Amino acid sequence: MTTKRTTPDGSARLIDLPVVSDPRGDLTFVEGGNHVPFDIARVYYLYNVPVDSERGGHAHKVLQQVVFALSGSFRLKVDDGTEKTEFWLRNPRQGVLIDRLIWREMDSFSQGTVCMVLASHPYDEADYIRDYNEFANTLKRPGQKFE
Ligand code: T46
Repeated sequence: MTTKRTTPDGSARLIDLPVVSDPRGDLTFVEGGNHVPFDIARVYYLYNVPVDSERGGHAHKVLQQVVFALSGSFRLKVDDGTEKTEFWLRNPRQGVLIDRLIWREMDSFSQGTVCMVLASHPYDEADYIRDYNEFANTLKRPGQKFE
């Protein structure tokens, strides 16, 4: 397991958002199609997360997402079927862009963490691959088309 800014092929990578700072505090903004490479169709957030909680444990067929720790910190582990990479999220102006067909797991939440996720599509349970063997088999069929 390695800690880097990106996976070798860029399928999961840190992105830095702008920050505007003045004596009143810091302001960070994000624009779909600019700071993130897709139009933002959905925003959701995780909070009241027990520190020993483990979330994720799935991949998506077409969904792209950017994951942020707005407050607190946690570990995000990604797996492209070949390489495993871990990111530590603790800076609200820094998110991890996760491409389609990447297995992800989240753990080591600090007390009071708020995780915000920007997503390229509305929620669709049919887009989830929640079984690791199915994920691995899907990667063996690279030409497979998902709607
Ligand atoms: C991901 C990680 C980072 C909805 O009804 N609407 C939604 O937009 C979402 C995200 C979830 N749900 C329902 C589906 C489940 O019944 O909420 C329940 C919990 O979802 P899940 O177990 O998938 O939550 P996490 O934290 O394991 O995963 C979530 C996202 O689902 C996933 O896309 O990448 O956060």
